[in-house]
Amino acid sequence: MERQLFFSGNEAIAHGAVRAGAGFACGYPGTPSSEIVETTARLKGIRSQWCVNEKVALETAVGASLAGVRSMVTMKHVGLNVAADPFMTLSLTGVNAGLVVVSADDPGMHSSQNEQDNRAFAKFAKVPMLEPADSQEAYDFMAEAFSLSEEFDTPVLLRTTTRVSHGRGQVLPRVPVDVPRREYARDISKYVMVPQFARLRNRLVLERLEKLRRRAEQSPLNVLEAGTSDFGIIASGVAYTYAREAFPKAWFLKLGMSHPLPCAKVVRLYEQVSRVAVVEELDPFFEEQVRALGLPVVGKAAIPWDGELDQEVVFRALEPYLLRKPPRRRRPVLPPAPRSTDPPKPAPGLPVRPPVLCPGCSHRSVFSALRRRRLAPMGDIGCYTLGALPPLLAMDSCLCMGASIGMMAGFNAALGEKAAVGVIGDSTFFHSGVTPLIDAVYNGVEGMVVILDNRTTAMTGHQGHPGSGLRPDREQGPSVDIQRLCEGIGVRCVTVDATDHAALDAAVAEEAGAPGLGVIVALAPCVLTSREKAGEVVVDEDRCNLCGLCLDLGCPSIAPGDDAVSILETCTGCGLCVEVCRRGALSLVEAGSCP
Ligand SMILES: Cc1ncc(C[n+]2csc(CCOP(=O)(O)OP(=O)(O)O)c2C)c(N)n1
Repeated sequence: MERQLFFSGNEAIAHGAVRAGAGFACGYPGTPSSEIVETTARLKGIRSQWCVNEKVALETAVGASLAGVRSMVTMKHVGLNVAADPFMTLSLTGVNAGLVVVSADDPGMHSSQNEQDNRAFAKFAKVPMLEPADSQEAYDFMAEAFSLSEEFDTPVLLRTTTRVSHGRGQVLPRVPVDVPRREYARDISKYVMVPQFARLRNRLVLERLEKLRRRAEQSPLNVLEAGTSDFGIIASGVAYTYAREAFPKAWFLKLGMSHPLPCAKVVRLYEQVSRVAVVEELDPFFEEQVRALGLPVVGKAAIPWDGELDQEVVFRALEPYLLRKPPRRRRPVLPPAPRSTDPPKPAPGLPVRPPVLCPGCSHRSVFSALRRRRLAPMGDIGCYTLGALPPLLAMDSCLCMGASIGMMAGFNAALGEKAAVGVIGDSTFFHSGVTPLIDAVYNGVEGMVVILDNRTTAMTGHQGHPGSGLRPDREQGPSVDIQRLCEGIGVRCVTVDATDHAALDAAVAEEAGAPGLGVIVALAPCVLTSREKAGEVVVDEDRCNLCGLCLDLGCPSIAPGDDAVSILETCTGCGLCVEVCRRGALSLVEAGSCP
């Protein structure tokens, strides 16, 4: 006889993840989700960690997925609000190795501050959603979730509710899935979500949604179950179990892959029966979509919107409706495939002006130093995101504000080495970089973080932040010292003058080779707030052979000429081009000594 296990839904998810080849699991505790990571932590072959919050947990899991390891992140429903910023953009970037986001919802608020229906998040982010109804499905669906994630290049939302997560049932174990680690390949148009790439990825998301809809039509997880009555019921998750017990003779459309809705299967149910009801806890998620097809349906007119259902509630609510005279049939109207707008075209006659870092921007020196090391730079949002674009190509990812450090941590934790570096601006660090740094300390992650401290929120117009202490009325308040803050949480930290290129380079080299976790604060005020010229760069045309090393810095003040580069008037004299020139063709005449 085959060995049977007896698992709660959460235990089944954990075992199912390991069986599906997941090598990384993280999350933030919250009922009814907590036992998933507690269980993976007891299993072999998977690294498990608690993160400081759900946003950091998701970003960490993204880092592990990028490193090529199948990853799972778990949270309670309200946790997805906290993780919504990375979640929404992750839909655009997609994944490397499969990534499953488990949201455990709590209808009836057994231990929650609200009972939001997180199925809405699947629609909101345009990602596929799976809803197991019992422990066996919770176990089996994990393998399907990971393979959907990789096949469609998308995170997959696996949504449970308290009864599925905490209910226990028999589970038949299956043969483990053998998944080799995926190689990481830098791909800035996929992982760096600046507008020009995000617009392209958005079109792919719409195409993916249509492909997923077709998959949902064929998926064995969406089953049309024949009955002997003349009415049918559409349901998913534990609501299906209640409805099955309440109406054993009904036809059923049981949805295991519940987003996108398999509309043709819905229509097929209507062809078999004269009346259809939707049984769902909380919001009329399926009901509204069925109505949008132009089909009559009984749902929330009879069934409560709030709290948990049970077979008794479902039976009492639906009995009078299902025994009424059949409503008049209407022809269904299937939804059209999503269309996208054409990509914007530049106005004719106008020169194309791609965004660039300003001349003299200190972020450029950091990227120049990082480029020399074999590290994957996990980036963030700010002016410095431009460092991802040619010719610098010095940042591999940009997901959302504060994602860099968590992604770096997940990447390094999954590989067990210091393979990635986090690059983050000062304002972004205060926004949401402190928590993942605390997280990296707690989880003993090896890594390096460079904080680009230009003393301002440059990208959005030089607003103040806790580091500068400057308030909107230009009053000076107290300022928070980044180095002391880092040291206070137990991180090795040095502050380096970012205009001192040699010192910066040395600090990066030292930190890259050091064990453990370290932070470099690259400090230099934004050039737009301190417009003084440090000097003039002079070109020796006889020595310049147009090798391109200085042009590779992407500085708009350096222009290629016929025989040599020329320096434009906008040059601030930062001297980085002088540093990189190997032929001594560029020299800096300091401001004081200018004629
Ligand atoms: C959640 C969120 N809030 C606000 C923004 C707008 N925003 C983008 S980058 C940024 C801060 C950039 O400042 P900093 O990190 O100091 O980098 P800098 O531009 O100065 O180089 C802000 C506020 C955003 N993209 N996402």
